[in-house]
Amino acid sequence: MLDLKNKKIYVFGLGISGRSAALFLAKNGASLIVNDIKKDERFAEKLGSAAKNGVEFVWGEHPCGLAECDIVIKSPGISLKLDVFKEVRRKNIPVWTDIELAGYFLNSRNITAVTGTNGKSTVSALTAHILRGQFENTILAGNIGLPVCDVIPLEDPDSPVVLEVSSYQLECAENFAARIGVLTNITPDHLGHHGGMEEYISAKLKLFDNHQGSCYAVVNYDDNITRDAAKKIKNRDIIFFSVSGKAKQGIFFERGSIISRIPGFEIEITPRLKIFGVHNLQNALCSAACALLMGIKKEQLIIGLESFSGLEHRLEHAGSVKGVAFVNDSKSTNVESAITALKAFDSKNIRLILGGEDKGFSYAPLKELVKNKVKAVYLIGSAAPLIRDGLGPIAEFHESGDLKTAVIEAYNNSIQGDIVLLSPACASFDQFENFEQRGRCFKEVVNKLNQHG
Ligand code: UMA
Repeated sequence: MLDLKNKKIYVFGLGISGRSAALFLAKNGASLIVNDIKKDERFAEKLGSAAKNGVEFVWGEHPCGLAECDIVIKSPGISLKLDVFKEVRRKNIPVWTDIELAGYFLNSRNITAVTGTNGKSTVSALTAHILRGQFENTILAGNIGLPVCDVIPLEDPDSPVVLEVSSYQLECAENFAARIGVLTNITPDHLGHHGGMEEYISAKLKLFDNHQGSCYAVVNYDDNITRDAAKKIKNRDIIFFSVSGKAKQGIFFERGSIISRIPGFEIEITPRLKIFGVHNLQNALCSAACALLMGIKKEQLIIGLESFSGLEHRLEHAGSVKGVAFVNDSKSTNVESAITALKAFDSKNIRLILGGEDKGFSYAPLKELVKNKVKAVYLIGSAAPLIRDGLGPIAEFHESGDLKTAVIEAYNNSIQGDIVLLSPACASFDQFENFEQRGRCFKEVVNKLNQHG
């Protein structure tokens, strides 16, 4: 365990994870300097009264004094390339994110840590859901929205801990270790932050660097990048999960059943899943592997898999109005996840809402699916012209502008059996605070349509 008493720690960025880390550090006797570009009086008051050893606040763009600290904790979204970190690195002062800090206060043998471009929230939530059936104190935290410092110290130190971890968190990892590390898939995302695909993959692979005793890497065999990346993972048993049936070891989906050939955890089950689409089958296999490795019983595994109805904003059924179904997939913030959403439907009657803030990726990979499954595309946000150019004249396009207009237009154009799908393939920040607010806005419009027809 790390002794925080009288350590001078700079907390850089007071988003939800920075606030959580600062409170944890303050309560544990660290001497703090905290900085955020935005002043937050109410939090300053709360932190001040929790601090045993004083807090210095620095509001505004130019933090000073970082180089006089023992440790810097930075918010995950803040770039490591900022000038302020140059001197810190020259002096070999550790720069961590919250997971590295939390790692000192958790037993790595109980941790399942899940990373990947898409699917990590669903796999984390489903794994925790299954485990809770047998280990009711199972903790779910991390990038999924509950900062990890909020859950330490654990009420029960033996609780299984499932953490969703992002590449932003992992790029600063040094000693963080998880007995079970999971890599769901890798496609281009956050490349502006990391500097390129190679750096993005390297950040994700840091999850597998540290190990004690027997430990596992649960990796997607059907994804070329993760299958290849698995060759670089050393000193861990690699457990592949696959719906293609090509892997020789691990856990598979064959003839409608989930078959585990993980040595010591062999089972065959045929659960009826509520979540749908091939990607969710992969998520189910991956979570089943993690739960088996954590010691779940077969009957409990089936109950957990069958009772999970998915996460909000991920292919969430948002209601039906006069035979038109509405699906909220606001978490689709990149092209790959919109592709995954379209693949999940057999229907060719989709009215697709695309757009938001562009992330710099080509929209061309969506072409084939849009051509084959989409009746009309409703464009929103600042990325609209780029999407239209990227897709070319393959579908009927509507320049809706904003989400509310898009939903109403799509509904007015629909006939019974159509599906209005929000899977925007873009970030939300040009029109919303985050993807959650965008998803809630979608559902509110659907609710109003339901009331007024
Ligand atoms: N700030 C500065 N100086 C700067 C830049 C920013 O002070 O130069 C401040 C901002 O004013 C803000 C804070 O730093 O107050 C930034 O916070 P943040 O957005 O980096 O992070 P948090 O609010 O702490 O939320 C983070 C994760 N956000 C990011 O990684 C960007 C949340 O994941 C996570 O749920 C939360 O911690 C709890 O662990 C969100 C996310 O989008 C959902 N993650 C990405 C993803 O899933 O793809 C990685």
